[in-house]
Formats: sequence, structure tokens, C-alpha cells
Amino acid sequence: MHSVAVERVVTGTEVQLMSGLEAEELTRKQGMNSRVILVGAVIVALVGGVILGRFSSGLGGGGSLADIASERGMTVEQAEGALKAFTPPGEYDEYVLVSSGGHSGQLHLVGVPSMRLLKTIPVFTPESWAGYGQGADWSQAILDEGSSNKQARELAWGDTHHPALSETEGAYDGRFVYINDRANGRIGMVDLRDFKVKQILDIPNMQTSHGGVFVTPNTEYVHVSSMTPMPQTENGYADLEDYADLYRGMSTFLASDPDTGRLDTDASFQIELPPYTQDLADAGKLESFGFAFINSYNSEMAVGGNAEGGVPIETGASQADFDYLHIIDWQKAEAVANAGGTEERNGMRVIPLETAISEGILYFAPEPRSPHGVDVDPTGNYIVIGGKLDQNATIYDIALIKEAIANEDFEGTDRYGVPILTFESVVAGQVLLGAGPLHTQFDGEGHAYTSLFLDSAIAEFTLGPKAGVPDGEAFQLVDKVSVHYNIGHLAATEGDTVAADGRYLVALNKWSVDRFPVLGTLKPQNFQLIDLTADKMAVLADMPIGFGEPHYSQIIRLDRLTSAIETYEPGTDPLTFGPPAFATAAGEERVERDGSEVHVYMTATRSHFTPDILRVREGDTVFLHVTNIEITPDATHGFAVPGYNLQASLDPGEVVTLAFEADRSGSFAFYCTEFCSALHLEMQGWLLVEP
Ligand code: RUQ
Ligand code: CUA
Repeated sequence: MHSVAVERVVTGTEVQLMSGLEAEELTRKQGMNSRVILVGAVIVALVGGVILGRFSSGLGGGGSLADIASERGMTVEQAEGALKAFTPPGEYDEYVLVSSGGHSGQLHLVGVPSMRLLKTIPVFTPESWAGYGQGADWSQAILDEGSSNKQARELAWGDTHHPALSETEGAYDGRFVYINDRANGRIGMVDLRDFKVKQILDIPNMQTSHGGVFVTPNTEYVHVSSMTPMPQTENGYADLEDYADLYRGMSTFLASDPDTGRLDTDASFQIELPPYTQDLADAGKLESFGFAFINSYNSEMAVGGNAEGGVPIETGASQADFDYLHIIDWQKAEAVANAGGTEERNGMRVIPLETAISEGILYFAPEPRSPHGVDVDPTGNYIVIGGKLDQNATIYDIALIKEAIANEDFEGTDRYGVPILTFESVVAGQVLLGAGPLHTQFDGEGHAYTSLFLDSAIAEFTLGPKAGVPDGEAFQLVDKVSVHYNIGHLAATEGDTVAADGRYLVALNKWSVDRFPVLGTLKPQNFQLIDLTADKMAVLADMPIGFGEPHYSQIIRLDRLTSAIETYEPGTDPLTFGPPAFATAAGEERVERDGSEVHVYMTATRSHFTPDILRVREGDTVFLHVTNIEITPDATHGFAVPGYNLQASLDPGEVVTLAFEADRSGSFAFYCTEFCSALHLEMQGWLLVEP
């Protein structure tokens, strides 16, 4: 944290012309390390020693910065916020925020600090602008694969919650991002070469997953834990009377192929957990490498039944003063799995709960009432827990945890026999923060930032000596900032990693209430950008989210996204990154008929498809192999057929196959859906389906 000195030089005349508000702001600034210097002719604003602009009223035709701010009714603080967040046209943001898209089922990329939406990556939900799940073979293959395992029906949506960027030595490496589907217990993998999803895995033996997603520090594994436990029975059914006996949670370690990022079920394993509700999770790093931490609530095992004479889940699940932090030694689990200590369940190696206990894989530590977030600090020493119904952040120390395990310092076991470490022996400190602490991020300089859902605020506090904080200043609340409203997650720049840099924080607010104009009954959620470089945290910008509710985000430095490509090698199938058999070069376009099967080898380039007339007969099966033969970046073409539900988007070099039954006779004018050139409207042709 360094403070930013603000110096402002104003003319005597201009001071007289200042609005009351502005004068007030200047006075306030003076109280905050600022100096107001009056001189004769010009106003110069110095922010951090840099001359920002000349505030002379005569300069620049459009008025001075001060005039613009006052004309627009802005305070000095707001104007400063605008300058700090603004990324000039044509320039790049320094960071990219990778955000879940909630029940839109997608991922969203946002530039930081400008808070401009840069891209949407379709994952679980068909998205017609990207030609995703609208007939293009590669996207259909991914969606089909993701509905193949435990799902009895084809799934057409997802609820994305927790993105997890791949890491090397605990820092983002810009290669892959994983994202879970809260609703259906699935996970998607997006390749950060072309920013397209390459795999959706339907994880066996669990039904839902919430925040239990992280990668281990070298992306050895992608972890997904279940949220609501499910019956571990043949048919997936058990009455709720048998909840304690037959329902189980799962901690899943999915092995990730280092070259492709694909998750390999054969090399993966699961650890069976008691039927508590496993919630957020995080990976140990550095000092805590090899451990995984999962929060749980509902150790009461409430199942509801408020219309059957029982108590509602919300009441039943909030009785106990403590729930259990799950501490998992995943390297031990890996060794046990590789030594055959598993049972096979629906194609997955499962370490039964008894084995996890007897092999010392699973321990519990008590955590205050109904905890939510668990976050490991950049040094790996501290594990911060937010307890929804407790006003404190509770900070655990990995050295104390290891010691307590070694000394068998247990206060007992739970009903399944999992040893419970003594609370006092593993906790390094508690900090009273306010109402509804949820999630915590870090700045890499010994500070932690916790979202307070009920207070609609973020609290900043110091960690302990092992994060570089002097003894006397350890575990102290140092600052708070209000956000609008009801913050869930928050994301600091690289704040999940060993490289947390303390530049910006983004608040992911669940409500926006009165923040935006009334445009109907459904209001947007709101991202708020917060400056972490000033002495006090300050909100710089709002970004209303006009799509599904984002849950969690991670912020990666732009310069880490080094594997991103601009065009495919000519004739590339996005799914494999290799050339498919039907890649077509210019001059090789053709139509091949085999009985009622018609294969069209087509090319697309500005501003025509070749061939541009396709003659088929009603009842034929048509395979349209389209190759975009452009090599120019951004020369994307679309391919859409009216009435046939077909739409593909072809980036330069890309090949897609659209397969369909020509079951509707007629003359259909197919066309390119991207405004690709001056003759874009001419980029069309005819599909003639002869009756
Ligand atoms: S957890 S409601 Cu990521 Cu706070 Cu979901
Ligand atoms: Cu190609 Cu429009």
C-alpha cells in the first residue's frame, strides 16, 4: 500500500468560482495528505507526481478537467475515480477478469480497470452468436459429451459459479480455465489458446457443485466437491430417512493433462465425505502445498420437511455453534488411490470414508457457525474462514494444523469417526469484521479483504507475522468500504495466487437496488471496481451485469495470456486443434453424393461461399463441411440457414461441419451472419431442397 499524494494548484479567481461542493472536496482532500496550492494562472493537478492536465479554464476548447467535472456534477473524488478506471480508446487493460456467468451458463471476460465486457465464452448453454450448439459439430460434441454420464437427459443450460485458472507454481500460467456447473455437477475446460470450451465433464457420484472448485498449484488436479450430498446407491435414490447412512459428499480430484488441459477420469479419484453440505474450497500452496481445505455447513444434516411436520432446512442447518473445516491431504489420497485403496463407482476411483479416516487423509477443524468462504493467503500459511452467522474472520495456521495432526491433538471425532482437531490449537487469530463475512482475497503485502454480505461492505485486515505483518499489528481491522449492495464474492488482482499484487479489487454485488435506472422488474447485479493503492479503499466504477448472476471471478494479468492465438492454422478443427478430413482448400470445393448422403466441401472467404448453390433432395442427409480460408485476423464469417436452426461462426482458418436432415423442402437463402465486408450482404447462396 502506498499513499497517493494529490496536489492541486488553483487560481484565486477559480477558487471563487468553485461550487460549494468542490470547495468542500478540496478541503477534504487537504485533510487527506493533499495540498492545495494557489498560484496565479493555471490549475495543475498532480496525482502521484504526474501532471494530469492543465486545469486552466481557457485551455483545450472543451473546458478544463475541473470544468468538465463540475458541469457533469462530479465530485473531485469521482473525477479521480474516472481517470483511474479509464482505459483510453485503442489501449489495453492491464488485467482480464474471468467471471462466471451464473445461470447464463457461460464465462465472461472483462477488462480491468476499465470494466469493459470484452468477451463471452459459451460453455454450458447454446449461444447462437458464437454458433455454439446451433449445429456446428465441435460444439455439439462438447455439449453431448457433457450430457453423457449420469444425466438421463440432454442438458441445455448450466449455472456457472467458480472459474479456476490453471497455475504453475501457484501463479496463473494463462493456459486453461475451468468452470463448474452448480446445477448439474459438471465442469467445463476452456483452452486459452482460442478461448473456446474443449470439454465438459459430467462428474460421477455427485449431483451438484457449488464453490468447491480450485486447481492445485501446478494444475496437477482440478478439484470439484459436491455441495448437496447424494445417495451413493445404484439408482441414485434413497429416502431422506436414510440421509445419514446412504447420502455422501464427494471431494473430486480430476487429473488434468498438462498439454491439452483435458480432464482424465481414469487418472482421477474421489474421496467420500460425510453428508454435510460441503461448500467453498481452496488449495494449499507453498507452506500448505499438498493440502486442500473445504468448508462445510449443515453438520446437523437437516433435510427440511417443513410441510411434513419438520423444520425448514435454514433453521435445521443453523443449530450448531461449530461446523467442520475439512482438511484433506491430497498427496496421501493420491498415493492411496494409486496403491488400489479405492472402489470403482461409475467409472471413478472412490476412496471410501473409512479409508480416508484410517489412512489419515481427512481431518476436521471446528469452524464458527455456518461458514462460507475458505481462502488460503499468498504465503500459504494462513487459511481464512468467513462464518456467515459469525461476525469474525477466523484465521487458521497450517503449521499449527500440521502439529495438531502429528500430536493427535483431537477434541473427539464426528459421528463417522473423522478426528476433530482442537479449535484453540489450530487457530492463529480472529478479527471482528462485521455482519455476514463471506469470502476473502489478499494483496500479497499481508492484507486480507473480506466481503460482508449483510453489511454491504468490504473489510480490510492484517494477517500475521508469517505474511510479513509485525507482531503488534497482526490480525487488526484497518479499513472498511461500503459497496452497493449485498456483496457475495470479491476478486483482487491475482489475489488467489502467490503473485497477489494489491492493485484492484472487484466487488461482485448481488443487488443493485437503486443504482441504475428502472428498466423493468429484473435488476442487474453490479461489479464495483475498488482501488487498493490508496490509503483508503475507494469505489472507482460500477459495472452493471445485464446477464446471469456472476458468482466468482479471478483476475489475471494480461501479459500472462501468452498462448492466445489470433488465427487458426488454415483448416483447423477447434475441438482437436488439428486438421479434420473435411478441411477444404480454395479450388477444392466439391459436392459428393453417396445414396441419400450428401457431403458438401465448401469454403468461405470475403465475400462468397463456394459453392453458393446447393441442390439436395428432401430426405437427404446433408453434411456441410465449411472451411473459412481467411488468414486475416478478425475475418470471421458466419453460416446460417433459415428455418433449419443452423448457425455456425467460423473464425479465420476454422472448419466446421453442419449435419442435418433436409426434411423440409423449399428454397432457402443461406447467408453469412458476420458483417465481414462491404459486400457482406452479398455473401449468401441457395440451399434448394427439392420436394
Ligand atoms: S459462493 S452463492 Cu462462490 Cu459465496 Cu456461491
Ligand atoms: Cu462473411 Cu458476412
